[in-house]
Amino acid sequence: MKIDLEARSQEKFGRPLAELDDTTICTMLEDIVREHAATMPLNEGKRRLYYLSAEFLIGRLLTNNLIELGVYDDVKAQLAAAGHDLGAVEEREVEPSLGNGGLGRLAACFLDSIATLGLPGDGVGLNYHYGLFHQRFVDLQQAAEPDGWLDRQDWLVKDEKAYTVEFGGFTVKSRLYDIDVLGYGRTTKNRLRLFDLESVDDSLVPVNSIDFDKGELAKNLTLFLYPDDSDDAGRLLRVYQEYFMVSNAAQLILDEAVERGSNLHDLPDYAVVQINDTHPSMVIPELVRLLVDVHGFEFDEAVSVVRRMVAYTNHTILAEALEKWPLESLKTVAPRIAEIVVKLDELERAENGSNDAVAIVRDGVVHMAHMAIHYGFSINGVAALHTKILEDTELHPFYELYPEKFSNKTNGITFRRWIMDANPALSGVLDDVLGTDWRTSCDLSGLLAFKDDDAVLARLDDAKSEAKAGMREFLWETQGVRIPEDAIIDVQVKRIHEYKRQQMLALYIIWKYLDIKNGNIPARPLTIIFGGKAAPAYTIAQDIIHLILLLSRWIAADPVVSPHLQVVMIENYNVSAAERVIPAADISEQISLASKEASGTSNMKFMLNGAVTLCTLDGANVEIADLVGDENIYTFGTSSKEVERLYAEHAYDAHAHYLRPGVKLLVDFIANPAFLALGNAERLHRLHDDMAWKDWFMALLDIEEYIQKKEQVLADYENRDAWRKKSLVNIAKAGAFSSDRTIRQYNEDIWHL
Ligand code: Z15
Repeated sequence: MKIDLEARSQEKFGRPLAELDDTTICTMLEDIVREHAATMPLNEGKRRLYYLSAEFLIGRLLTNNLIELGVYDDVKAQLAAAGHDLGAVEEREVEPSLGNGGLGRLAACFLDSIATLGLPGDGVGLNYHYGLFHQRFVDLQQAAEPDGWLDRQDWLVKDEKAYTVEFGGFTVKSRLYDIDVLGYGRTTKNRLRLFDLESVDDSLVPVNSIDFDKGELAKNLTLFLYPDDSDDAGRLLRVYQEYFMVSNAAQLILDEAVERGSNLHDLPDYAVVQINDTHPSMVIPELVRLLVDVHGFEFDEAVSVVRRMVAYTNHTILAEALEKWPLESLKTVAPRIAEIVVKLDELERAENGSNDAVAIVRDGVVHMAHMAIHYGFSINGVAALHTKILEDTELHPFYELYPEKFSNKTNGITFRRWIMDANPALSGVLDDVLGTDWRTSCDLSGLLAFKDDDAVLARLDDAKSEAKAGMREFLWETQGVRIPEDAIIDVQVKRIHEYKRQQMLALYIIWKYLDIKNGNIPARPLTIIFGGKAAPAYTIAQDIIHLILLLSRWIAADPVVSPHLQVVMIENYNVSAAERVIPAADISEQISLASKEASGTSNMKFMLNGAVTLCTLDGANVEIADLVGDENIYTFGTSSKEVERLYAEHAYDAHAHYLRPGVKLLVDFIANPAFLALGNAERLHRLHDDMAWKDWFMALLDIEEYIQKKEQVLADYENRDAWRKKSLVNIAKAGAFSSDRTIRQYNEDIWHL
């Protein structure tokens, strides 16, 4: 692809490139990429993958697409010659935030890898008019503002496909929009296909709890993304959204299969559907419905076709995230789907001897995951430990029924975005040391040979400094905070959730604050950076944000402590912020209660960018620890087995742990009189009491070992030479977590494209 920006500028605006502003240049570049992508052919293949997901957290696309097309450096140079900075231009793009967190970002990384491997596979989801809310901090608390991204976006292309979706009592017309998905160095493409209503009433402000009447509902199905992560809002509107998504998806799948020559009886030869968590699981009864009601299949044959084409990924063991809909809700939303679900339940009971433990419908409640496991041909977890827990405990009765359906697919991250795009300094060093093959192979193991090479270690260190400088600039410009140049950067960025235990890091901060007050002055400044949004309805998570913001302000105002300890909570943490912060980190905080984080994916991004992990043996941390070896990671905390035992036997006594003197001091600090005066007393009391009496995710069980480990990490950081080696080993081993690897495994074991 050849780009001549000067010519384009003259042609479009009758002005030289030098005179355009950054926003105009940004749109111009987006137009160029979009127009070029439109001419690229689709990846072909008889069998096509449909990756169904309620969320695709794609982030900004311009830089990514310029890299995929191999024109990034050229564009940068042309802009520089005209006095422009591509970095500043990139900042003008609005980020499509069509996801909450890990699950949505995983889907985006997967699309990138599917396209890069040249596999025929599209993402299918919803075109939310308001993405995840924009987070602001007001009075040391989270405020949520609508994120109306649509009127400023430049990537969506209207597709000619449009369908009708019938709900109980009303019918809507849909409209499909596509975003082209390019692969690295590829001349063919895939698409992200986002369904929308033909017309949406944007005048309504998105809120989480509108009791729409049917008329309003029909106009607002795609108005907003539910702001819940690893949690289930349990709202009727969500069921409407899900059915709208899967009905459109199912119609699209049948349509395209027929276009490619299917007679529908052979549909599994033409299409495979991966359902990302249970949110799209109603695609199962919907496909059955279409085959029976529209295409005249017998029920049994329809079921047998669907059984061979749907696969399910489980992303959590948290009970509150496993969708269970009242059958009455399904009857209201889509009566025919409710009917089919009941038939699927009866069929399953007949086949498996009516075991309530694995039933689809039980006490008037539909268990979506159960339906996906019975009627899908594959179920996978997202990290080795997570899959083991599914097989051994959470889904054990299903594992006994269908051991052959179960497999593990450890998550991965796309190297295009998370190193090539986010960390050009480190990428450049790797090019010089290893050659550029790693950019396609994602194999960085060659780096191990340089473990004792001073020059290479120094260059990696320089790259880290450059990334830190970029982050400091970003935090200054967007958050108005200054970070000491020599500070250790310690980062926990992810959704705010009790099981992820941001509150435990807050307790460490309190401990460190008191320790410095006691005269123990650290060798160098420590900057602890948080970022993350909390679901607006999740009260304790809001309280945790409040505590962090309060600590941040309190410490900044303390002349004794502030030169040594700094707490930063990034406002509106999103994909773009992640790209600035992760490359700069020294320490990666992955401190969830063992067994609760299915995989985690930021852990992989930090490792790839040379951070050393401080973690519990949870999710994919276990695999990171196995790869890098004991001397290159810091692990602590109660094991997942022991945690499971404590829950099973109701044996965790939070209050007993609270009463230990060293612990009580820290927890009580949350509600000290100065804090109560400065902050929101209700929030602080609630958080204090929750930790002192409930502590459902056992922060007080692990806090002392955590403090010890952290102090050891900080001491070890001072042995600069040893630390650089740890960092190098982490980068060298990160190839295992390329999402290209993950997607190859999905394809070899499940999709067979
Ligand atoms: C979500 O982001 C995840 C799981 C869920 O069930 C929902 Cl609803 C949202 C996350 C997991 O918490 C995280 O551990 C995992 O890495 C990610 O999905 C991708 O698999």
